[in-house]
This record gives sequence, C-alpha cells and structure tokens, in this order.
Amino acid sequence: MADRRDPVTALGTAVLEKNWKVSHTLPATGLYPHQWSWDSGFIAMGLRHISPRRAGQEIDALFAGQWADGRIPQIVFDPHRDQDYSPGASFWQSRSIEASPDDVETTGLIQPPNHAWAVWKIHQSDPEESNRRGFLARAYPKLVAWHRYLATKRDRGGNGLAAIVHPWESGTDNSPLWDDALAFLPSTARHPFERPDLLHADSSERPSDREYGKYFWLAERYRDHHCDDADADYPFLVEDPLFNALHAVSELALARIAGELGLDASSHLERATEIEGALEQLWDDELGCYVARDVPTGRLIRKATINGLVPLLIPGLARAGTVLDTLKGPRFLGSGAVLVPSYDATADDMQPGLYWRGPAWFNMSWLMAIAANEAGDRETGAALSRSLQDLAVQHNFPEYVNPWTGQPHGTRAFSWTAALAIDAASPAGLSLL
Ligand code: 9WN
Repeated sequence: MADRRDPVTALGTAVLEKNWKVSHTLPATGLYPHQWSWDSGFIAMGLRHISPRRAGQEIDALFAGQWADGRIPQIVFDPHRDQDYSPGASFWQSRSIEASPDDVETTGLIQPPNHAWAVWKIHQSDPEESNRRGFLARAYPKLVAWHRYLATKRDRGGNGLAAIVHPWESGTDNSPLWDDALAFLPSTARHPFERPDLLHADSSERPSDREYGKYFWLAERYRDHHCDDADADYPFLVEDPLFNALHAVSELALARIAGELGLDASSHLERATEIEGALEQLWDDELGCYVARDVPTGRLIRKATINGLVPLLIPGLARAGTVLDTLKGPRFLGSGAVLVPSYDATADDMQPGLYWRGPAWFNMSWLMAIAANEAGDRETGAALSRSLQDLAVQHNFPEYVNPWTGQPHGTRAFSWTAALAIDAASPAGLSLL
C-alpha cells in the first residue's frame, strides 16, 4: 500500500476522491464528465495503491459498457451530463445498435487496450481481496472477448495488427500521425457541433474546429454504419504502434491472469509474440522508432512521435537498444526535455503547448519510465519518475505540460496524472507485470 503521508500520494488521492463518481473516476469533472476507457485503466493502476477494491470497481464499471462483440467502448456516458461533452450519448444513440448494452449508453469507438494489464496489477496489489471477490475469474472472459474483437474485427490490414478507425481511438487525438489520413476527409459534419471542451481549456491547447469537423464527420460515418467494422470503404484505417504495443503487454498480462486461474496461458504468450513480430512492419530505421501505417494505401506515416516509442515496454524487444537511444536522443529527452515530448522536438511543426502535437503527457512519461527500467536504464527511469511526480504536485496535476519548461496546459486535477504520480511514488510502482 502507498504511504498516505507522502505529499504526492496525499494530494493525488485528494484529486481521485474529488473525481470519483459512484462507481468510477471521471478524467476531470469539467472537461471530461463521463467514464473513459484507457483513462480507467491508468487510473486503476494508481488507485490500486490506495484501494484495490475501488480500483476493481473502476474496471467493473467499464465492463458494464462492453458490447456483445467484445469491444470496450471509448466512453461510458453519464446520462445526466449529455450537454457537457460533445459528442455525447444523444449523438451516438448506442442503444439503437443491437450489440451495445441495454442499460448504459456508450460510444461505438474504442481506446488503447491497457485493461488486462490494469486488472493484473490490481490483483497483485491485494490478491486475497481479489480472490474473495472473484475478480480475475470475472474479468478474464471479458478481457478475452475484448482482445478477440481486436484480433479479428480490427485486423483490417490482415497483417496481425489492430487498426484504429478514428483519431479518438488512439488516445493521442490530434497527433501529427493522423494528419495524412485525415487530409482528404471533409471537415463539415452534417450536424452542427458544439465545443463544450473550450469552456474548460484554452482553444490554443485543444484541436481546432477544422479538426473537430473531421472528427465529427468520421464519427457520423462510423455511427451511421451501425459501428460495424465490415464497412468496406471506410476512409480512416490506421495501425498505431502505441495501440498495438499496449495490446501486446495486455496479452502478457492475460497470460499471467490465465496462469493464476489455472488455465492454459500459451495462446496469450503466442499472441504477444505475434504482435511484437507484426510491429516490425511499422519500424522506421532512419527515425529509430516505430511509426504508423495507413491501411488503405499501405504507406508508412514517417513521423517520430511518442507512440513510436511505446513498444519499448514489450520485454525483450529486439529493437530495445535503438528505441532507448531515440528516447534519449535529440528528438525526445536529449532535446533538454524534463518529460517526454509527444512529438519530435526537431520537427518544424512541433508545438510544445498544443495537445498531442508536442506537449508531454504524464501517462506517456510513466510508460517510458517503466520501459526504461525494463530495458535496464534505471537512471532514465528514475529521472522521469522524479520529474513526473514534481510537476504533477507543483501544478495541481495538469493534463499536459511544456516538455522543456514544465509549464502546465489543459485541465488541472486530471485523474490519470494523479493516479500515475501515486504509482510512481509507491515502492511497488513503475513495474511492468
Ligand atoms: C476524446 C479523456 C480523454 C483521453 C484522451 C485525450 C482526450 C478526448 C477529448 O481526453 O480525448 O477521447 O475530448 O479530447 O486525448 O487520451 O482518454 O481524458
């Protein structure tokens, strides 16, 4: 358990308590008033040090939104706050789609699969409590169905990697990685859209109206095809190294869970190895990192982003040495950054205050601290851990920061910043499996 007298833990816990809503944690009470999928995974990884039971509840609440086809939705909506976030439940109309759950409303999109990893870490925090509640036995089939959805319906390129169908699915919404695939899409959604997000964050720190127009257009297209992945001419299909690396790590976690339940773990280990092998298709030798691939054209999107470093989390990754060098090189930490920039520091269009086009996000530096430790570079891991804890507390747990000055941006009292700072401060924290 975490030491609650430690200031990072005490202040972080206060943020998580403030953002707790009945059964789950809101990413931020103003800007993000519903439950988000991968946020809940990250939040649970910190919450487990304070209350493993609550961390389990967080994941159970997310499972309540799971669809019959296995997908875990990007957002589970609070029906009372439809006006406060756009697009909300009234846009998605999920109940009109047969595969969606009857009792909660959700988006049809997904987010990166960090859930099996979170479930395993929650179990480890208090195995007795977890066993008493049958937590692993309950979670396992749901996680298997989720991973099956990714491996089947989302392998749109037929090459062993899951494709995302919308920038929101990446969790790195306006990353320069998606620009090319978005370029030829209309930026005019059929229905006029609101921007309640701009009431809580400066417009210079959020995606533009033009980007939002494209996001809405694409979301309408997906929704209007009943969120059915068999839409043959669907115009945005991209393979993201971050998404697939978290899938591989989650398969390794599923193997641990299966083992704990006395089940055969081999299929999960094989799957993790297959994903690691398939990621080779996204390798860019010149940039020294993984990049994204546009499925319809088969072209690599050759930009160095934080997404391309996340495969370093995969234990024993053959490319680990090179990726670590890139992390520490001029494009990222070697630029003098205190936390890992989301985009290439040497790129002309790097913007250190603009959302996923430059700023450092705490979840990414947390992933990189674990990855660096795994790769044997404890010095880099410790430096990232120190910076992320210090900046989190100094600026009231911001959503993201300027990677060089640490100047805060976006919303404050952001849940995953608090949760991951708690994890970094905990003796059992910053561990992979
Ligand atoms: C769209 C909730 C989410 C995070 C994403 C982050 C941001 C939403 C938005 O907030 O995205 O999903 O409205 O900008 O990019 O990673 O899950 O915290």
